[in-house]
Amino acid sequence: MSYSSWISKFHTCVFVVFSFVICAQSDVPRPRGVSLSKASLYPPDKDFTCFDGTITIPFSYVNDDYCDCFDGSDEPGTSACLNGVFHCANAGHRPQNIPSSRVNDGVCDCCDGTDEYTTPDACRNICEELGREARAEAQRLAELHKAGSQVRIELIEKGNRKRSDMAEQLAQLEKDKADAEKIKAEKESLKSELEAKENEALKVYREAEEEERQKKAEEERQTHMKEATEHFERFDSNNDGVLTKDEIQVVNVFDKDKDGQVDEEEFKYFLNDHESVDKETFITTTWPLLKPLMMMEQGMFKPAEDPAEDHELEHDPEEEIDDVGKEIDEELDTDDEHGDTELPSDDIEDHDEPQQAQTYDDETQKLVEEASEARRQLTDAERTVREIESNIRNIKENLEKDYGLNQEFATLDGECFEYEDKEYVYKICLFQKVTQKSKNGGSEIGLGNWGEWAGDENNKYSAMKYTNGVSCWNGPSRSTTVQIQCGLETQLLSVTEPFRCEYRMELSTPAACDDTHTHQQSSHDEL
Ligand code: MAN
Repeated sequence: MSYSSWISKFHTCVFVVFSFVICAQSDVPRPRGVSLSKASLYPPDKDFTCFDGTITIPFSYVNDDYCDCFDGSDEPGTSACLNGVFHCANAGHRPQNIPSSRVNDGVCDCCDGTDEYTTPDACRNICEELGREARAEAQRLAELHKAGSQVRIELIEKGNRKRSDMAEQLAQLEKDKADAEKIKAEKESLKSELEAKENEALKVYREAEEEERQKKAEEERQTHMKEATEHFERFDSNNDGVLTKDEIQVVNVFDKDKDGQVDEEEFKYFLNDHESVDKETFITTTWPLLKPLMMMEQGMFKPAEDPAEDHELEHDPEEEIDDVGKEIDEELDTDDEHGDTELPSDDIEDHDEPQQAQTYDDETQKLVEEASEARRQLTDAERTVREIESNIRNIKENLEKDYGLNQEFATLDGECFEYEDKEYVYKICLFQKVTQKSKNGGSEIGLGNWGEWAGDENNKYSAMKYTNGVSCWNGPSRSTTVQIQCGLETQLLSVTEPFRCEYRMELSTPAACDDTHTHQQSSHDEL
């Protein structure tokens, strides 16, 4: 039924009784507050059965200002039932259903004023006016959607092209990756081959160094033994091959804390918790503890060379002993660490470049350089593979994004738009993130990263959700909902913070324009 004929029919309605309306031309008499579509549920010549089927009452009970039905269906035109529904026809504008509790409550809810029928003068019928405005707005929107849809078509074309470009790039990158992996494998085997030759050539240098190291270690061991033995014999005053408390008590150097006597604690420390030590234990256990003290007494170890500190005598002797102990430990340490400092290790993987300080014969030098070059080339090849993989990941991520049913939002990915209010500059980079920057300085605050489409069931593309922004003080992470509407240009129209740290943006874009959608809406609204 067209809009105009609907109005003319409605205008022929006459009010017959308190609660009943007969619409002559429409031939659909119905109780007050009942919509045309529900009129058949109220046949005046029969008893009325509540919509929920629970009770049947005489028809005269309908709209008698007493609530009989649990579902409120017997009182559509009075406020007797809390859950009743009053229908206003609102001829000239949109029909409306309001809770019947608002009937005759002194407030004009329906534009035709029918909800306040006991005081007919209280509410002016403004439906024609509102309808005109609504139709003008609908017309404006329809034109906007129409014009925007043209731009949208271009966006769709570009979006589809972008997607197919991405798909092509992906295919190319997969090929590049296969090639790069092949090169990497070649470089790997070249590197192994050249390193094997390098290792072979360096073997002779390593062996020489190892020999040298062992020789040095042996010399150091001998010196240590000699020194320790000499001191043991000096302290073992009765020459019985055992050093007792009596014997060390008289030797000042055992007075570790320098309190003038060698006490129980010091015996314990030097004799390793025993009453005495034999020569062997002295060499392995006592001497490493004693030697640093002796060296310090002889002025062989000094704290850090700060001239200002030369006059200060308040060194912590414990610390010095620890440091000296470390040096001694290192001196005595004969493990492998020493061996690797001058030559490339056998395990070239761990030492990317052999140390160049060492001079080799020409042949070896050439092999070292060739192996170094092979290592460099492998590193480059590995980097290339990693870069391609990262590009593949990015493209795949974008290809998986939902850019609308027709790819109309695809070209907007990464496009940024700003909005300023009194305090902040807001920025949205679509499908990426939302930020907020105070105009008084300070750093940018993340208001959310692209999450998902969040429109209602009619159109999921009518809202976007950006989540996991910077945490709100004592609260959740910041998040932003972007309401999307049709507009000839893509731009941010407003930004608000309806709840603390929950932001709401309005964005217009031609991508959201759809003329068919608008027409459907108009007809649903029964203007
Ligand atoms: C900042 C801004 C505001 C937010 C408060 C919450 O000042 O991000 O938008 O409401 O922090 O503490």
